[in-house]
Amino acid sequence: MKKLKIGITCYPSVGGSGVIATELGKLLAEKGHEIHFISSSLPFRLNKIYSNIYYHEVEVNQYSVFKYPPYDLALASKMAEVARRENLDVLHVHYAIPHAICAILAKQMVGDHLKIVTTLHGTDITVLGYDPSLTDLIRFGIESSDIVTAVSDSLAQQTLEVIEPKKDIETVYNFIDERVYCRKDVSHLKEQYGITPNEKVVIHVSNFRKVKRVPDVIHAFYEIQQKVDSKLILVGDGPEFTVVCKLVKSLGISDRVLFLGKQDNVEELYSISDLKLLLSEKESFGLVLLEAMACGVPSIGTTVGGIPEVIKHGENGFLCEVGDVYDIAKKGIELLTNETLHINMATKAKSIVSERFHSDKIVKQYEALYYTLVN
Ligand code: GMT
Repeated sequence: MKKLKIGITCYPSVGGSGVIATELGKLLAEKGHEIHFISSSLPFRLNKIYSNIYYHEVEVNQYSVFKYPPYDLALASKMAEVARRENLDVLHVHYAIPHAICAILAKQMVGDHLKIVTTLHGTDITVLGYDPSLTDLIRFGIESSDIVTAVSDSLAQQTLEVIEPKKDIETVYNFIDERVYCRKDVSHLKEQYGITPNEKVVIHVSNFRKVKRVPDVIHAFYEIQQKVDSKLILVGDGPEFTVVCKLVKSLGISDRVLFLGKQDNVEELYSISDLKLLLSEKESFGLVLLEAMACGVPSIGTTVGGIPEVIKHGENGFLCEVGDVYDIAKKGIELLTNETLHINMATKAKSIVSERFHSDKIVKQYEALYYTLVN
């Protein structure tokens, strides 16, 4: 099969969609494809040199006539420039708004041979899709793409219901790099964080947006720590951070909660953890669940979006209703106190990652989609 030249556009800053786009680019490059990232800054996971990965920065000039700098036009123009010069086969864009729209413009400039694959990650449907001023534009972006994927069946279904595009949407799940996400021997970290060997560790990782319901994590942990000697590790930062800090203080559990802020090498933190909580009210997949599972950490998640496609209730964790902190705590206590149950769920968590979400399988799925467009 001919090796492909693929342009990838994503939001390059911290976030699951940027992670997936970048990891996909890296794994495709390892398979011999030529990858061109086109974005506003270097994707944060692009932390190693690959001879067949290129980065093209989109620069926006400020002119006094523009009230807002025209980033979308600069991106479309850069996509067209790179596609023409490098003879790209495919532009794989992550998010319909604005990336698919920019790619469509670039395709009009370059010609029909440039194919567009759009991956929907969530926010463009679960938030923007409900903004009537954008629905038609999102539908146009989806219908004008050559192939559209969504990161869960739930998101694909929701897109069809909310946006009503005349287009098939294929589910391609999130994945992780198994070489990075696996349980590491870092028991010294527990000591360094002042966690005693007997204490159980509960972990939550997010961008602290309201939609993640971090206060529910705190309330559930408050109940858990009354029954189980434990600590809560909070990783990430975002709009709700201050609210959460105040809540922890007011509940009198400051000595049991570690606020670590943004961290790299999260696999090391998962490796000292016993339970992961993801209690969002909207979540199209929940990449952080996969990361935890790959490190042998069972999870409790809410019954929303794509989470039930990742957590199989009673197998690799538990599902609870959004906001039902007492049920979440009850299940958490059960998991942390029943050693056999914990071992079984931890083992199942790892096997589900390698059976259903293995990077080889997911990258092949994307490759197969590209090859249906390019021959
Ligand atoms: O969860 C976020 O707030 C970040 C967001 C993003 O755009 O990076 O994550 C979305 O895409 C991830 C990768 O596909 C998914 O794993 C997350 O579930 C999804 N977030 C939401 O749907 C809220």
